[in-house]
Amino acid sequence: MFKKILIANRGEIALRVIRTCREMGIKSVAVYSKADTESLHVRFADEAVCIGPPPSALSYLNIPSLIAAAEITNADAIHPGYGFLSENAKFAETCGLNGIKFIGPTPDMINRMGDKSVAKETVKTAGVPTVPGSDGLLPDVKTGIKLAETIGYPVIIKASAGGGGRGMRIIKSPDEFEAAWESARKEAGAAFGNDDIYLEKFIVEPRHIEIQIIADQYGNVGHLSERDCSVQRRHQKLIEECPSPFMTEDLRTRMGEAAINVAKSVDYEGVGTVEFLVDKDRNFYFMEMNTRIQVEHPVTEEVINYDLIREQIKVAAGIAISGRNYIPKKHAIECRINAEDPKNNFMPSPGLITDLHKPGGHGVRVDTHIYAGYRIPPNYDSMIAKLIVSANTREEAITRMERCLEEFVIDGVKTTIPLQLAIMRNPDFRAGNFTTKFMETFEF
Ligand code: MV4
Repeated sequence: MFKKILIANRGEIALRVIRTCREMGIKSVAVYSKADTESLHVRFADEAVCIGPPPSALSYLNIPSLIAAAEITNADAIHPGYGFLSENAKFAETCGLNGIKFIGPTPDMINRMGDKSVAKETVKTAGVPTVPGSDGLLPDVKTGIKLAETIGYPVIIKASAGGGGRGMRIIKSPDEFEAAWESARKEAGAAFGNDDIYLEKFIVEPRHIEIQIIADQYGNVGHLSERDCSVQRRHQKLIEECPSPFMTEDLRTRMGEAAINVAKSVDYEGVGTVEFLVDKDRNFYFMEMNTRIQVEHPVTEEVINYDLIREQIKVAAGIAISGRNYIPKKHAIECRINAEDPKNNFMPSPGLITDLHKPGGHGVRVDTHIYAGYRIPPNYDSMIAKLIVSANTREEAITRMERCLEEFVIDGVKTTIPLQLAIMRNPDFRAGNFTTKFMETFEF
C-alpha cells in the first residue's frame, strides 16, 4: 500500500481524499495556491506545499510544480481528484516517469476515452449501443448533409475533443447545416486546439443516466448501479440521485453490462463512469466515459455503503476486487450548493462567509471545505458544498433534502440553496418526471 499520497486538488474533494487516507493509515500531502492558504485541506493534511499563485494555470494545473511537491515530500502516489489534471494523459504519464503512481487509469486509457469519436468507435466494436451517426469523423459539410438526410433531422454535431457541451450544435434542417458546421469547428478549434467533428441523430429530451464502475489491474470489473444526472443547467449538474426514478431492473442489468463492456474495451483500471443518454422508450446510448472520480460519487457511496475513494486507492495499489455488481437498496440525492446568485443569471458570488450552519441528523452528509470566516476565492469553481441525503425511499429522501435545505445557513454570499429548494418542491421533480430539458423551462 502507498505510504504517502499527494492530492493534486483543492476544496471539498481534497478534504474527501485526505479523510480516507487517514482512515487507511496513509499520510497525505496537500498542495495549495496562494489563494488557498486558509483552506481546510491545507490544515487537515499531514503536510502542505504551496505550488504557486492563484490562477489555476500557474498552480493546480502546473505539472512541474506538482511533481516537485511530490518529490520533496516523498509521496509515492498522486490523487488528482476531479477537474484540473484528473483526465490529463500527459500528467498521468509524467507521474509514471517520475516513479509516482497516478491514482487513475493509464495515459493510454485516458487518451482512448478522451477523444469522443474514437471512444464511440471503440465501444461500438465492443457491442455497446451508440447513437446512429457518422462512422468516426465527419470529413466535410457535403458528407454531413447527405448523412443527415438518411438518418433524419434533427441531428447533432459534436467536437471530438469536446465534452460538457462545447463545440456542439443541434441542426434541424439542411439549410442550417453549413453555418452550424463552421461555428462548431471554430468553437472546438479555439477551445480544444482540435476542430474534429462527428455527427449523430439528435435524441429529443433524453435522460442523462450514468453507471459507476470499478476495475482492478487483473481484468475484474463491477458496476455500482446508476446515477440520474438529468437535472442540469448549461451542462452543469445541479442534482444527482441513485437510483434513477426512470430505472427498471431490466434496464439496469443491460446498462450495467454495457458499462462493464465499455471498461473492458479499453482494459480499464480504476473507478470510472460511463455516461448514457436514455430516450423515452428506454433505449440507451453510450455518450462518453469519465476516467476520474466524479463530483457526485457520494450518492453511490451512500446507497451502496461503499467508500469509492478507498477502493480507488486499493485498486491503484494493485489489490484485486471481486468484480461483483451492486444494486441500490436505498435512495440518495445530492444537491450541489454553488456560491452563485440563481436570481441573477447564476452570477458567481465569492467573498466572506460570515455565518454557517450545516444541516445534520439521520441520513445527512455534507461534503464541504467551507467554514464561518472562510473567504471563497474568486479564482475557482463556484461549488462550495455538496448536500447528500439518503433514506429508504425517494419520497423520504426528497422530504429530508427539503428539511436540510431549510436548515442550511450560509451567510455573506449568495447560494443556489433557494433554487434547490424550489426544485425539491416541484411536482414534476417529485414525480420523477424530468429530462435534461427540465431546467430550460423551470421558473424560479
Ligand atoms: C446529445 C444529446 C442528444 N442527442 N447527443 C450534452 C453534453 C455532451 N456530453 C452530450 N450532450 C448531449 N448529447 C445526442 N445524439 C443531448 C445532449 C445534451 C445533454 C446531455 C446530457 C445532459 C444534459 C444535456 C443537455 C443538453 C444536451
